[in-house]
Amino acid sequence: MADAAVKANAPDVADAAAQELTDGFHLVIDAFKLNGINTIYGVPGIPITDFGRMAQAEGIRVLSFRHEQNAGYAAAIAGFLTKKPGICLTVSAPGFLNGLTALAHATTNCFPMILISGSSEREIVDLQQGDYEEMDQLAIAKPLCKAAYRVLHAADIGIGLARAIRAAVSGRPGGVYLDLPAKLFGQVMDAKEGRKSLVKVIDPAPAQIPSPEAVKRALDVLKSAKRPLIILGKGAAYAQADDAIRALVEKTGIPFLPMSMAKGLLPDTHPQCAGAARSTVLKDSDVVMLIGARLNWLLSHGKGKAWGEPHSKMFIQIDIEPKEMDSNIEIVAPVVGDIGSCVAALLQGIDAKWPTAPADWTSAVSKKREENVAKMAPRLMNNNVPMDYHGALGVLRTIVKERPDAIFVNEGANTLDLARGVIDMYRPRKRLDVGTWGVMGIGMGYAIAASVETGKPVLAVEGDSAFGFSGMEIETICRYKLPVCVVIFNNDGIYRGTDVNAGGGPDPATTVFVKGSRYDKMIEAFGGVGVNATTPDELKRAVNAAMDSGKPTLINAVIDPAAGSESGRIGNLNPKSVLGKK
Ligand code: ADP
Ligand code: TPW
Ligand code: MG
Repeated sequence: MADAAVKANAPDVADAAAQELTDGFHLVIDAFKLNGINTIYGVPGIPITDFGRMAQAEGIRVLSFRHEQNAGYAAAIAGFLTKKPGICLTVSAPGFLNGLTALAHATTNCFPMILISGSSEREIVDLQQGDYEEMDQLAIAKPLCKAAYRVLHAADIGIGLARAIRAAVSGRPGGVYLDLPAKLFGQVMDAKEGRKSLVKVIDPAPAQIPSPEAVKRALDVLKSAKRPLIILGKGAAYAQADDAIRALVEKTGIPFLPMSMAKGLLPDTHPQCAGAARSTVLKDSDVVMLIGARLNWLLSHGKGKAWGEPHSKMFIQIDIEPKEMDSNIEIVAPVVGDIGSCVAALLQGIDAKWPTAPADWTSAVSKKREENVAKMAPRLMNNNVPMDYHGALGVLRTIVKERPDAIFVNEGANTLDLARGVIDMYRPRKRLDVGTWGVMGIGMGYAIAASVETGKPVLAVEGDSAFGFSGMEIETICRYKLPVCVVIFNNDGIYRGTDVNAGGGPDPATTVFVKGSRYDKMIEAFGGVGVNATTPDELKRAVNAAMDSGKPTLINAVIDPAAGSESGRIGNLNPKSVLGKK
């Protein structure tokens, strides 16, 4: 309290006895509570250790992680699941940087999140005089998030948090950085003035109503379609306009294709679901309506062979971000607004006379889908030992069908791509995965937040490499006794476990791990249940037992090291030397 800022703010010592005081710690906590923020994900340390303690004492749930990146991913997915900004709290410089990957990830995936980091003394940082954990965090965060703010005075805490909340959730959601210097926490001010300074954010994500012209244009294009397709993206899942979206799909009779995290918005088993006829609908459709999905690499930018080019398709796009329109190809009917309002407006124009999608098209799509499902079915029932991906996924597919309320977290390469195709989802926002970047490391952070935010059981299916990025958080899962079952598809490595060192030296190849690792033993160190599963039947029994008991469980599912393919389904993105292999 010796610094100038505190002196300027602190009342006279004589008055202090008679006066009720508050400080930066309490004001941040009060501002959180006022805005319904009741969960924090983070790692403690200078200068936020006491803040975490006090927040916990005040009834906020503070989940303490082993690494900030995982806390950050937890906050990001909490934002996706709740439409409120997920909060990640870190220490200065290294803790801040560890959280930054997740902040950038939240921004890229359009998830609302606030990374709050303590920071060192402004005066010393700015003169680069070598403070403890010195770093100009605000400047570094700026290019990686939607907005970045710093609060220097206790009286501005209310405004600072209000700005951060609004920036995170309004318009296209994303990550926000909030810098809280160490000195701020101890700043004292009059409690009444403090209370007055707090802001309860009213209507943080205001409805954005589309223009009637845009709606009419979209309806006209849709009506003209002979082979229409609706693509649902994770923006549609985020919007929580589930009933309206279902009504739009069912009233028009148009086949729909869910992007990965939109699976389950309508069940994958819905008669109009074109998930199992993906190539056909992308190639043969003539009008495509995108709802909360970007035409990025995941949709081949709307161009090329996958889309049956040369084509004369027309695209309708519903998105809250006007700049998204025409980002990759021409959008003939942009509908800018929030998905709830846009879909409601479209529905007003879809009356009983609306021509449902032409039967020759819908039956062609159904036929393709049934053929593909039938082709896959026997592979999912195989009992090979060691297990291949399909044998193991066949079992998990049934378990998810029987437990549609569980949340399914998924990362890896083959483990991701094959699970996405095989495992049907039945409810909205139940599938959480690597998202727009295809990033490894989201697994345990997502599993923890999914369980904490929804109270539902979690099944996390992880490649052995993918798991390694956040594996230490199984201690966190055990510590908080979360109903999380982690299944590791252990094929001894990245993509496959069979690579050899082309140089012939003693080092193993770059993509392989210790053969026959027993990941199940890791969780036993923390009191969780570990199971080694070598057959589909053992896997089935272990997962069901875990889901029934709700006990933290880690199952090491032994997968044939030769079963996977390089980069899973996206091997085409992998550059190869024209000079050939050595
Ligand atoms: P996917 O990877 O599933 O295709 P993307 O992340 O590429 O999905 O796209 C999500 C899109 O949804 C983003 O362009 C984002 O602006 C948009 N979006 C997010 N929330 C809303 C909302 N409430 N209303 C409208 N659009 C939204
Ligand atoms: C942060 C590159 C993509 S997929 C993958 C890596 C390392 C692991 C694949 O092996 P896994 O799955 O998980 O065992 P499987 O079933 O195919 O064997 N660093 C980051 N993100 C990415 N995407 C990578 C590296 C990568
Ligand atoms: Mg692997």
